Amino acid sequence: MKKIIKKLQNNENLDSNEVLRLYDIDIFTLGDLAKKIKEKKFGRKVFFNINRHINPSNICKDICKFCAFSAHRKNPNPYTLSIDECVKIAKEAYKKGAKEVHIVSAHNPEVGYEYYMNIVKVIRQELPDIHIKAFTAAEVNFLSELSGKSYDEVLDDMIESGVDSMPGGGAEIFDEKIRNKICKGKVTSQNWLKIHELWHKRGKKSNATMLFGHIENRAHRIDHMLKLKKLQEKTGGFNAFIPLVYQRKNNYLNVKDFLTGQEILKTVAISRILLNNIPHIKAYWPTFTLNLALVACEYGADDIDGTIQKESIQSAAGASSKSGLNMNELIYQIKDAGFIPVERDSLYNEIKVYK
Ligand code: V47
Repeated sequence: MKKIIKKLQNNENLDSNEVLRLYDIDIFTLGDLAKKIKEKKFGRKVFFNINRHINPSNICKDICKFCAFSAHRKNPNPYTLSIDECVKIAKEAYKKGAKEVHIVSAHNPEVGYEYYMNIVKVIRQELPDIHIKAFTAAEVNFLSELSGKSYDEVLDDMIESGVDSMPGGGAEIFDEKIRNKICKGKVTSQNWLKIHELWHKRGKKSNATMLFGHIENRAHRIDHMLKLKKLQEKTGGFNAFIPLVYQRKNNYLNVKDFLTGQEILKTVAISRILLNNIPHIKAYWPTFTLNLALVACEYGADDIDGTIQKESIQSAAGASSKSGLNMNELIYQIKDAGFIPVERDSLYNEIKVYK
């Protein structure tokens, strides 16, 4: 173990066996190593943004076992927002200061390909300055299947409609055996990575998530991170890695044991250590809780996402993020935890530093 720690302190690469032993290092040593990397990049800064999530529909052709958002027996409230409703939400959010709309929908075959593109087109027409972060690689795969268009064509349509960047959802866990058990039929891990590669080739940025704390093990998480690291070496297009803590209510996965705070923090620290080529590690507060997200900022994370205003995916599964967070509260909490709150835009340009 001492040899691994020494290598990390000297910024040397670990071999594949050593990488698998990272979780065996104690939490304080891991935290210290990760914190040094974070502080070298960003000092005591913690980033947030003022954003609005829009989830246009919860009707889904896929049946991911971890999902409590899509309309099914445990959540029998199907809805589909009209394009006008989506635009109204975006306009109201913009008036309240949102600089980004984060649009993620279920995979609804009833509304058609144009519905998805038109949501973006009309928001872009009405709000030329807002950053539109839209459609996960899982949605791109679904839209490609729905329309018969190639991934390239779907991505070009997204850009033409006004999408600025892609969110990191749909990655879940890349191991195909686990994927088969938790989200069979959804985009494969290979195609998830391919779609992001094609997006990056267009000079565009995206994020990458990892859903953990369900039926995967530590080796699956490491494998997931290493696959992202490899693609990042090729494209440099990922802005942030976002480890999403699995929320266990109202879904069909039936996981009894919730992750300990220690395991979550170790995972954050390991991601900061391994993914030294991805600029930001986001401790997404809805799945961490705000308290643990701020502790995670001592373990390598530098971003906690934003005000969100309305959150439907994780809150359906038990997270307490349904109505988002007030900006002043967010700033107060970041400061009270001993950090410097920095409002950022969607591409991590600093907008305001709250000293
Ligand atoms: O891919 C679904 C996850 C993701 C559960 O790019 C769950 O900035 C926990 O991608 N427990 C969608 N997570 C959300 C997403 C995202 C969120 C925040 C920021 C960004 C970004 C992207 O939500 C899905 C899935 O992995 N999810 N169900 C659950 N029970």
